[in-house]
Amino acid sequence: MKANLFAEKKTTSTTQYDIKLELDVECQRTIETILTREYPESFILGEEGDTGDEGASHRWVIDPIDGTVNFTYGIPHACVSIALQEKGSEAGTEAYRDGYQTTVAVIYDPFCEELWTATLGEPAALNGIPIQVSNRDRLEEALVSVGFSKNEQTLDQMLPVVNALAYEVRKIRTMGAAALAMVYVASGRFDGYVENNIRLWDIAAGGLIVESAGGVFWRRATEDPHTFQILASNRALHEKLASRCFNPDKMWGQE
Ligand code: LIP
Repeated sequence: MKANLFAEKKTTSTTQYDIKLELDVECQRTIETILTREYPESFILGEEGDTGDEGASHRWVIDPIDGTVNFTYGIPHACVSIALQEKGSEAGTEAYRDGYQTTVAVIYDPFCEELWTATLGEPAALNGIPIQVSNRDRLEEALVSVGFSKNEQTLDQMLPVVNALAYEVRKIRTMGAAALAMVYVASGRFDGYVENNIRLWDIAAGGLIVESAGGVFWRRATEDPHTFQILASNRALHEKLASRCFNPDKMWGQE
């Protein structure tokens, strides 16, 4: 990824609010080759397709390049996100609606050389050093990241969120990489991250890392497969942020 930041990019699809690259596919195939060699019995669910037995007890959830539009435009804010999920009822983290829960998470930003990791039941770490969410409990001191996903419906849902929050928080940030926004919450850089219509591969690893850093990772499945509304927070501000994001009079949806 890093070596290709300024290389010519070959797209596989382009819409008004999204871009897909050949490199997304190439990167996922490289990851798949390693994982299927080392863990032949597991299933791989990735942004660029699925591989293996869907009924497997374990699955890898992969976003080979999270922040693809940034990367396409030569903006060094993107990462690779890989989560291991198990079917079952492991204590410690809430399972997704399909019964899987994340037990291992890795997110790597090659541009800042920052590697976030988490294993269920253990503290999250950045480059091997334990991390924690912030303890800011006043909205006026908060940095909150918002994502707009890929379509007009989500813009219609998220712009009122931005409009309400912008007057109350210190700053709004829209960075274009969900996984990095999640680990920025886990590292105390952001105090919250909210997005609608976000995909499982964008959030699975970051969700465990946020929880393993003391934060809250709220999510609600939508009617589309592997698609969620999410609010990740530092815990101290969760209720204040949730009331502004999920207030049926102002924002999307109902709690
Ligand atoms: C991106 C997410 C971002 C979202 C974009 C896109 P991708 O993932 O990280 O938060 O707003 O629509 O889904 O496509 O770059 O892997």
